[in-house]
Amino acid sequence: MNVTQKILSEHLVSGSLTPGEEIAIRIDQTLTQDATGTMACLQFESMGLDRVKNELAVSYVDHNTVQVGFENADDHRYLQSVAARYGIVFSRPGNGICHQLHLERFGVPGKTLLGSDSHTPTGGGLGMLAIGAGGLDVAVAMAGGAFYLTAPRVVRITLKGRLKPWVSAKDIILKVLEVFGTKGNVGCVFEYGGPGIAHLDVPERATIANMGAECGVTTSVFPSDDLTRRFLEAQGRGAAWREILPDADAAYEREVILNLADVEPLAAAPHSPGNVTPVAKLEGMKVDQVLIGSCTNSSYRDLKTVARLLEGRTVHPDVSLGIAPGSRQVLAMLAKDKSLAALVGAGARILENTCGFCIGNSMSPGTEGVSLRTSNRNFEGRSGTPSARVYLVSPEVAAVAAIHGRIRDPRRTDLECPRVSMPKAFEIDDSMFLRPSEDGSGVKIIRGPNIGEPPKNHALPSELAGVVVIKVGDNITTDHIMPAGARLKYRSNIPAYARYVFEPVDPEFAGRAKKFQDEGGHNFIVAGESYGQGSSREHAAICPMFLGVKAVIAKSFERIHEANLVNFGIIPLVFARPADYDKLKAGDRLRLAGIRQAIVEGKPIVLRDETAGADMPLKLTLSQRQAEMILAGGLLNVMKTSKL
Ligand code: MIC
Ligand code: SF4
Repeated sequence: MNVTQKILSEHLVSGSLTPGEEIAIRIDQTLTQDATGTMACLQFESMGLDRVKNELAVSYVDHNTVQVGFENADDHRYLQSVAARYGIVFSRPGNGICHQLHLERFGVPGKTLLGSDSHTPTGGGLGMLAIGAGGLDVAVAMAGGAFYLTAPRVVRITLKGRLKPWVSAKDIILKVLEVFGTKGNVGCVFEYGGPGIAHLDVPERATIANMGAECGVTTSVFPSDDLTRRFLEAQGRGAAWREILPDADAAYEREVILNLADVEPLAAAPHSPGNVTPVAKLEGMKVDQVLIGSCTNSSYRDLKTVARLLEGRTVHPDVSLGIAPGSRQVLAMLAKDKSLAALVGAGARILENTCGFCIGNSMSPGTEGVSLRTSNRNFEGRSGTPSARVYLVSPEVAAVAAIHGRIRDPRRTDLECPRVSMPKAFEIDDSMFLRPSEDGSGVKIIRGPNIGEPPKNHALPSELAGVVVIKVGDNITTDHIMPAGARLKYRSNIPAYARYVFEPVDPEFAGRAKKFQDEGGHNFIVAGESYGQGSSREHAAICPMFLGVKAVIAKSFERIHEANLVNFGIIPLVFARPADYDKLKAGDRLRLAGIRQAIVEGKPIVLRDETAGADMPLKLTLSQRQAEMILAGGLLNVMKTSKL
């Protein structure tokens, strides 16, 4: 067996590991963050349990920490009280980014981790099977329920050789993105192996596993080996280590070999992480902003490397440089070894150790600004400035650009390449994790006015009839559907947040959808390839549901978003003839006659385009469990009538 199969089979609750089949697995650990966590906690509360039932549940506050207005602070208070009430570890705002912290303090090789954030696979760097999902799926896991997924196709990525100076883990994952792209990898796990991994410490592996999310895979995983043991020992958690290696005859669906010595400094150009190009080709481009941090590149190794480069130098006068450490541990260690002084001395703006700029809630670049970032997503407008051009790069490339004011291939500069290795012991201070007491029954949950109820949906009617409220193209991300940034503070208040559905694409969408809904129609969305890329935010399903969207008809869907649609009773339909996509337009009247019966009986589904007077065959692939959810109008409705 390979590593993926080993961990899956130890956790298998139902199904078999035949790729493509639906399986259910037991979840050991869960993580939530504040932007998705309030909904997850509201949903958990609605299940009526006294205590979380999984081994470890951690609630992090790292996304909405800007606190303009009362909303974010109210959310934090709510989350803290829910954690104390139900037995969840609470990570206070300022403690750090969920994925970095989980890796440092809680991750355990061989365990399963389900997180309400798409970068949960960061834990794969530690030999965990760590998967991102919608908040409702995580709430179910906290309640002791299984997680359902498609048994993956396991792709082995064999790393050979050794990285050359100035090339680092970020370049490896950008290379992987160049090879695999951001779509077409649904249902795969990337499993890393080969002699090259012996030169990659856990934080570097975590960078690679983290950004596998941009390929759309279920997760990425590294074996748990001697370097994993060393990392855990350095975190004072050596006892959590166990070895997990693939068997010598382990089978994979496919193998891709990457010689690390051939990898060069790379960048993802606007506006997709899959738009990979050599840094050498961008040489000389003027840079306005450099931001270093995010769950991809904010480890001690990364920031110390940056500090070594900036030490004794001053940031270029045309560049605004911001640095957000991944955790208090990283920040404390930078302070202790004087790296922080070097960064401050160079003129860096030290940002809070949170998601911050990465989610676009601060540090937006100026008009048409070029921003170099070490984060993982450069979708159009995500930075908060629609006209900005964001390039994703390694910390090394970012720091060199901050010095020169232009993109430079670091290999062509006269700078010396710093070599920073993982420390033997990390600074440990868990005082910002609040552990729940044994009995939380007396804890009062604090709800500010921004905390709403999760909205309810109705069972699927016998037929759906309405209009195409919007037609969008390929690669629509959840940032297009449900913008974050300045709108983030409405995450706990669906009626308020729903006003911004599709805001970056069509600000009139919400008003139009509401009008059709009030007239008694059912709303349809028509989309191209890879609909719902990016974030796990289930708001991209809940808010459209709130506005009467009953079905999305697309050429293809991304995994987490498709699961979220089903969880909230929206039907994810696929064009059986992709060319039919071209025939539909916004405003067309559509009818799915007998849709309920067709789902019950597993019959073919035909869409009637009443405007054109044409029929279109559609595909719907649902397991029995998913069909029940669609018929009931979502998972919460199913749970009311059945046990977990
Ligand atoms: C992201 O990077 O897009 C986020 C913000 O972390 C999201 C979660 C969210 O929308 O709250 C994710 O990756 O799932
Ligand atoms: Fe936070 Fe950015 Fe990581 Fe998402 S990708 S968890 S916003 S740091």
